[in-house]
Amino acid sequence: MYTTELSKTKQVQNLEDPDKLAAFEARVAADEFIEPKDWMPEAYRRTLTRQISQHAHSEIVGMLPEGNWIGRAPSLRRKAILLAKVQDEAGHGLYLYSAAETLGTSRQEMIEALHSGKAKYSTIFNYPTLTWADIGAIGWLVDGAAIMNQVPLQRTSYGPYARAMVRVCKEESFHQRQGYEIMMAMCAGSADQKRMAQDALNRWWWPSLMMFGPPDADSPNTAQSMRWRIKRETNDELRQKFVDITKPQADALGLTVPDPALRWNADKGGHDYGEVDWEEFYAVVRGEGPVAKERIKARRDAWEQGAWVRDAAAAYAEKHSRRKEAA
Ligand code: FAQ
Repeated sequence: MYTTELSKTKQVQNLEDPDKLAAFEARVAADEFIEPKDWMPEAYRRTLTRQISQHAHSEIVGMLPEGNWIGRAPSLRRKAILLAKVQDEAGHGLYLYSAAETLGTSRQEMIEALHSGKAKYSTIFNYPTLTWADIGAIGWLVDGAAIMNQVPLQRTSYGPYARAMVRVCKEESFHQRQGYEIMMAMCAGSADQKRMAQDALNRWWWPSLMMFGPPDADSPNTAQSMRWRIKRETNDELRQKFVDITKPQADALGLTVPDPALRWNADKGGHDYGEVDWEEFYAVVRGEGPVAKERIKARRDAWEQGAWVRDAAAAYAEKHSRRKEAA
């Protein structure tokens, strides 16, 4: 499937005007931003639409695992913080849908692709949140992995995506800290609370490593996306950085990363770590994640139940434009 997609990209590239393509590539190489009205190769447009819309869907579906705990947060303070965080994720989804729309695909089309199961979203959101410690683990690890991936995207070659990332990263860094702070509180609490924190780390560690995507050698999009500076670092480079930063954070909490192969390698100046279960990753990508069906159903239900809000907003906008015309 990936080979077909790659050869399609090459075929489309071969049909592009070589002068325009060369001028485009020179701009990218000079680190200029490409803007919506600029000429761009169709394959660049397609890759960006795919990546940005998947990213938007991830933010929106990503509200569900944490939203599940808003009503059960252990204090008013925790509830207010979680509520604000989940609302931030909605905002990220909206910036990203807007950025993707500038490439010529409507939001309606993107949302239909999500609801029909055609569009992907991050594998991480197909795992259940079983205890309050999972909310700490999500902020610490999932937002931590998201920032690691998104900081370089502030320099991605497409202007609207890069600008959206600047604001998103500021908010994600607060999210990461609030998650780590929950873990600190639990690890300094009772023995049961510490056990819950360790259990959450055990369940979220490997899925967090999967967020960076397949190994570079098996990633069909990385080479071209690096050439076009859509991606600024590869999946494996970012995964390595995440492991190196997160392991000492686990040590500071007194928790054990569930990977017996994890150890410092002085020669490479980074940690060695065990093999991710890529079979599980591909199964989750195919829609077979533990709560995948529940997630899509929740999105579809929200869309259907929100129809009256969209209808009312459209009627209001129409009334105003009629009044403006009449004035
Ligand atoms: N899950 O060739 P590559 C967040 C797909 S935001 C599902 O390596 P690429 C905030 C990939 O799309 C989290 N699918 O692809 C938050 C491709 O599909 P194709 C989301 C995955 O694009 C926190 C195929 O596999 N962040 O968490 C995954 O060059 C807490 C081959 O892969 C972004 O989306 C995956 N994990 O690199 C919200 C960041 N990995 O070609 C709420 C932007 C790969 O069949 C609570 N995206 N695939 O359509 C990216 O940086 C890239 O798209 C990668 C994948 C790195 C995800």
